[in-house]
Amino acid sequence: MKDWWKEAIFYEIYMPSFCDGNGDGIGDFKGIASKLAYLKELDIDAIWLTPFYKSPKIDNGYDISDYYSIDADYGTMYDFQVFLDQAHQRGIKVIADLVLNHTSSLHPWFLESRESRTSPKRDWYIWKDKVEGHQPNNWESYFGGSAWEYDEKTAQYYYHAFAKEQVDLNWYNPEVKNAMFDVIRFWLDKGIDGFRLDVINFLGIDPTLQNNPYDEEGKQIHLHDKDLPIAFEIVEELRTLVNKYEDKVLVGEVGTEEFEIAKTYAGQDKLDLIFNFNLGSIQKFEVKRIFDELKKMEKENQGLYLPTLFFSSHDMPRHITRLVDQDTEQTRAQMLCTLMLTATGVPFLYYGEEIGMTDLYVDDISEMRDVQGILTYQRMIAEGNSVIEALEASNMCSRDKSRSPIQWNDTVYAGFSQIKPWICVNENYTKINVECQSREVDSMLQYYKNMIRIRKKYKALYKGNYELLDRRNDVLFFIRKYKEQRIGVFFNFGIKQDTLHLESLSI
Ligand SMILES: [Ca+2]
Ligand SMILES: [Ca+2]
Repeated sequence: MKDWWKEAIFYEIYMPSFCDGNGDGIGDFKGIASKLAYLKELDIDAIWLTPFYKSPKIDNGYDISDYYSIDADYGTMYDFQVFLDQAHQRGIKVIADLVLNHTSSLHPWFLESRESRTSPKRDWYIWKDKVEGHQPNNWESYFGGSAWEYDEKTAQYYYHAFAKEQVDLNWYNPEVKNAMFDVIRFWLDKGIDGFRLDVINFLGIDPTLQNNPYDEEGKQIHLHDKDLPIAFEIVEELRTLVNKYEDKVLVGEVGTEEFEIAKTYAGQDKLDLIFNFNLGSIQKFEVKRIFDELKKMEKENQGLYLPTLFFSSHDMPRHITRLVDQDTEQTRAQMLCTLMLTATGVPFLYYGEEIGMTDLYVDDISEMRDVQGILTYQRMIAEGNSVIEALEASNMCSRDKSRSPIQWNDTVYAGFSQIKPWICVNENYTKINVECQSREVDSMLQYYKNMIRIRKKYKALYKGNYELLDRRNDVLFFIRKYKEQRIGVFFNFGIKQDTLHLESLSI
């Protein structure tokens, strides 16, 4: 079906944490393939896989050292192909996460680049001289500290927007572009249904290297190191390339919470979908805020392109922990599920949310896996804080929270693996797991299944436009219309019963 993604429900799988098929404690393709029946029964339409390419995993696979190989932890190219074919046989599409902004510092391109100033690959990365004995400018890495790393061998700095082991490519160099476009063709030829493009707005930096300004709290504003015209140019070229294939989708991760910037990457000649962090990553639950963001997306998109609907991902805390408090636990979580599956947009569910999985906290730094958490811990200790303080700060910013193994059942390691997994299993697995929720009629899992069924039953819920989108105090509501079909969805997020008279609504 053309534009299949417009009606699809996506499901993000964090590769190492879904199912271990060979008993080494790490999720893999064999494991995921064995759970396709579960995903089919849940009735999602497409899977987004986090990076599965060969990687030293400084940043859990977002540091790729070979774009043409499957990382041994996840299996072989054969395992990948078997998984992909089996997913397709069940009518499930698969999109791959692709990191174009940077490679691993162990990628052969970078190894060659750092060899000498005259290396043929030197200009594939961003190398700069010292300026008055210091870094070329004040740019900060998103993982903390300077974005410039000094390399003794050739006495120059290289640029990295994230960890120093994730080296930014020089997208002004056409050879880089051609090499990456070859990668894209390779995976499309294998049958992948599209890509989720990591930090796509980070391609290219301001060549004049102006310093970034700071906000009132002294936090750096990333003004000159992203959203450069070149990023838009590359996105358009990517579109042209992908359009040579049928029915492929491009989803962009645009690293910004400003919807006005993010939306400029979406459109007919650009990306099909972009992640709406303005709604997806809200820090606390607020009906007005949710309504305002929905309204903004409706207004700005003008029916031209669809927003994405999600509240969790591998980069943010799970929304059950973030947005739902004890008192309203089941109800609010179910209402957020309903919102994602009935509002205008394309839902992206995150593995485990369908059973209400909660954040993982580690009680010892040796259990911490996320580079962001580890770097924070080291910095806190270096600054003279106690182990307890450092651990707390590191737990706060760690992305491990949402990356623990999915809880299949109440056996040891939650049925994820036979041995101790690469990351701790959340200790609530005996209560929160797929197996017990499959038996209970009023479980979160059954609620998700029901909502997915309802969404698929009514075209107004996956094809309709808003006839109305409004709010009265804690009650958010909308009516979606497709041809003769009209469906109204009303969310009372308050604690009191409320009455709304349909006649009073302006329709
Ligand atoms: Ca494994
Ligand atoms: Ca970049």
